[in-house]
Amino acid sequence: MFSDRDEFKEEFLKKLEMTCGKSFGESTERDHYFTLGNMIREHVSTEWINTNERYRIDREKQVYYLSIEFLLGRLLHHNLMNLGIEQVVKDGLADLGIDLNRLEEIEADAGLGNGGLGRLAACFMDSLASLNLPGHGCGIRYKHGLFEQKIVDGYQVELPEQWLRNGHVWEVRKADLAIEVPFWGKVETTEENGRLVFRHVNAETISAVPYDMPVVGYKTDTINTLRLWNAEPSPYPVNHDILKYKRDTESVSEFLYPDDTHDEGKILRLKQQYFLVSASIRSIVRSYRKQHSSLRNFHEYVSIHINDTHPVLAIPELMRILLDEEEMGWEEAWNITVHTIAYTNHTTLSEALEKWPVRIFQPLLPRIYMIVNEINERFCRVLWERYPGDWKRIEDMAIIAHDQVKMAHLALVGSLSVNGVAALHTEILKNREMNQFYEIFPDKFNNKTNGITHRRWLLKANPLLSDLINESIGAGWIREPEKLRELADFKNDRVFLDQLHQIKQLNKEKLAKRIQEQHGIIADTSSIFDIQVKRLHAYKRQLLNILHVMHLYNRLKEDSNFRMHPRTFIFGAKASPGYYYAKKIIKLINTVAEKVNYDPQTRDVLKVIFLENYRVSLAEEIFPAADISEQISTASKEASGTGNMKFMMNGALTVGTLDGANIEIKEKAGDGNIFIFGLTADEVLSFYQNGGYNSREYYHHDKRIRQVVDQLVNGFFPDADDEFEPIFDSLLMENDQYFVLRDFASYINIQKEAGKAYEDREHWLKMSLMNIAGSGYFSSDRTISEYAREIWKIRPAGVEMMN
Ligand code: DL6
Repeated sequence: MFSDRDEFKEEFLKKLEMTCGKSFGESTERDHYFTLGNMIREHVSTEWINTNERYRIDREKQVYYLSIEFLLGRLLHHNLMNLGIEQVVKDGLADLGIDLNRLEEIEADAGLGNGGLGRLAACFMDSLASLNLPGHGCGIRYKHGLFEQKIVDGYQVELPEQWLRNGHVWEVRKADLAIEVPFWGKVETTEENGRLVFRHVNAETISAVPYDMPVVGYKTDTINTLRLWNAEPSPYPVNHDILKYKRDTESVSEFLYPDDTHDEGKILRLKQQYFLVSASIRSIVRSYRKQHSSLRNFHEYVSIHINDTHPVLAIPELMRILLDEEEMGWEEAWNITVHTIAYTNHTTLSEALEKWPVRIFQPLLPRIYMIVNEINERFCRVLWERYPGDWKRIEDMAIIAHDQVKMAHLALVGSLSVNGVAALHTEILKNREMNQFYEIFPDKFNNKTNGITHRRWLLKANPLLSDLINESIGAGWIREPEKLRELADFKNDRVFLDQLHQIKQLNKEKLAKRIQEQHGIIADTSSIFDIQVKRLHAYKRQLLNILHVMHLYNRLKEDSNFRMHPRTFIFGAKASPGYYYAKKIIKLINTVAEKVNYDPQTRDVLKVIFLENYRVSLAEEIFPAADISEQISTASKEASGTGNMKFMMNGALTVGTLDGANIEIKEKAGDGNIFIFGLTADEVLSFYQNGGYNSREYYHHDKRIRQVVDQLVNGFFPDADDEFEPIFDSLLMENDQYFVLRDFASYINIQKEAGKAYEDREHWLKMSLMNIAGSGYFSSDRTISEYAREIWKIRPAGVEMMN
């Protein structure tokens, strides 16, 4: 690449003239950004081609990670860092009077995901390449990523996101590799040479055009591929209303998550899923065929991972290819399919478990439906033999029942491996939610606790802390994150702890500056930065957090002797556009903020800030600045969480329930270095089994609870009218299904304890250090190594690593 800054500058200036057609003097920052991006992408092209060539020649087993979401964020800095040229580029640009940080700000976040599931997929891409593993992503190139959130008068307003408005420098369109994906039409069945032949006729086809992005591993030659499919009109349309056809076609890759409360939205969502799956599997098969004469050993060379059930049609699609195109018999095709596909479950929430009405599925995907039906019938026969006469069980486990196709059941039956994303979650799947399947397929189930790429979430997001770590234990942790453990040796080193403190302060100042610029609020950096950032969902209990803030406000107003360490409560959350209740919580947070931030009696000790438009690039500024990480979901509900890991890695202390990966965070940080409260998962689940608990009892018996709950509706917020009645009702009339009031007292106590602990600075810093030291386990390098070894059976390719 560029050996020094002069070489870089020369090339940059040449490239600038060629791409922008402007002299340096005329060029803008945007021109600089695009010039740099294009230059980097072109530079990696050779290694990208070499990586693919190496995979082809070595015939190494490949894994393809199919995901309906990839929440990538920005790529410029990350790529420069992974290529090891960050400093040369920074210096070279500085010579030209250009600030690299400003160029980075120009890049739009690629926000092609809702939250944890999509960000996990992005972290996995980084780890696969950095570990030299032959693994690639397949997704959809949505024109609009997750909506842009504005807060107007305390309410969430959604605007279409426009990441492609100025083009995307990292992608390469490969129109010659487009694949035609068929929908609708019908299947004609004939008998030819003694075998049944199925032909999908009169289909409406959509062209899936691949846009490839290089996935650059950390200081290695490996460059994998993330292939995102764009939906375009087919060159062979059968529909005569061309304009309507064009509109319908393009809508398939227009929005990340179409509103699927109506049939039209459901059809679009199912279309997206098959579009992703069919294009991906057929392109995988196409490249496989270049090296192998038949698909008989496909599963020995290819592993296909489905990220949740959204891509589960990979199972019938692969079956279709093997049956209809390869002319295999059912048994052989099934054996190959099951040995190729692996499935990760990311939730036990019943509303998130996908089911499609047969009336939609069958006409849209007629051949795929026939295959799913056959899989179901064969599976039910197996069940019948095993549980003769147990109709109820068979009905519960069937893939198609009550005119619905249950996608999770299809995934459980048609894949080699089924994993949960944290130890507790996997146990809940095995012993409760999927227990009937666990009984017949015990060997399929396994746990793969989630991880995050420490290169983005520590090395890049927190350069000050990374430098301190490098100076203390060397840079080995970047490749072997478990080495962060060695930091524990510094826990009695006053100088080190002091540096840790100063770094946190600087990071808090940076965030405070942004808060002041964007929200006009001054955040006191000597206050505790207590942060909850994640999707807004009732089970994540942002409500518990804000009710606690109201409680503190009440204490401050009523008791002049009440003392607390000043706190800044920071929230960031997007609510799904149709999720009425979640939007009410956003309004409540902003209403509380209005009240406490401007009350002269409280504003110096209590601040509430709702950060607009939470996204990856903003998250990178938030995690390093946190003192307290709020991980307060109702136990048993959060499958894993990954924000909890990002906070921990940046030295924040968790206030949390024993839910998801919090349990493992507690193990790794040490029991004394985390603040745990609330019901356990077993307690929650047994309450559910026995019809819940009586929230009114808690309301009546605890006046702190009564006060905050009443304040939702009694005029405490003068302009609110009946705004918060739905929240009041959920707590008292609908019996508080997420146990907010049940855990309230315990939450108040642990928060008090955390506040007190913060005042012993040295001890707090030790606890913070033990969190950083224990966080190496949560690197996605560890997670991906486990997937590679235990599920995919893939090996790192032997390549040169740079220093
Ligand atoms: O596994 C990634 C992430 C977990 O960390 C979260 O706990 C979990 O809520 C999330 N699940 C989803 C489920 N969506 N669907 N379907 O996003 O996955």
